[in-house]
Amino acid sequence: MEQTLVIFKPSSVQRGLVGEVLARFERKGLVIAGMKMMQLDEAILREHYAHLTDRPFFPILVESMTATPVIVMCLRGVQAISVVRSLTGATNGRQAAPGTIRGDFSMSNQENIVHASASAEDAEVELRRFFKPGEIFDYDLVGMRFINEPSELEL
Ligand code: IDP
Ligand code: MG
Repeated sequence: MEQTLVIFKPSSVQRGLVGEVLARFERKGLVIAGMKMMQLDEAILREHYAHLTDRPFFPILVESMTATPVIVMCLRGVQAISVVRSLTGATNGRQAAPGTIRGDFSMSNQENIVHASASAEDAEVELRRFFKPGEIFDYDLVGMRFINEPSELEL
């Protein structure tokens, strides 16, 4: 099964949307494998958003992501990385499809509620960046049999 990183950005913490957004992930059938609050700083954001450090909006991105603590989460499930990305929607909330988290809760390119890992490679590196060994838990949900038919667990 895959594991992916989600960050509840300051926009979700400040707007009181953490519970509602987390409920979407839970109802989908994703397992919360790790979860904690953190204050991010420029150094970790320079690593996390290395592909964007040269962009003109990078200082705004740092300001926005350090404005208040965030909640980082590891979600686990069959093909969890692509499932979480599709629940999250397109980057710009004004263009994200209705029904997605950004499409339903965001009017912004920047204040777009959550981060979600984009690929298997990113997920692995990002989970190591934000979680220490022992902070991600391997356990089963009692109702797992009814989240995935057992043959799907090998996907
Ligand atoms: P993603 O979050 O959908 O994966 P990325 O292109 O990886 O999008 O960008 C990371 C974050 O940087 C976005 O979620 C958003 O907060 C911010 N960002 C990306 N492009 C822009 C932009 O053009 N203006 C302002 N902020 C941006
Ligand atoms: Mg990205």
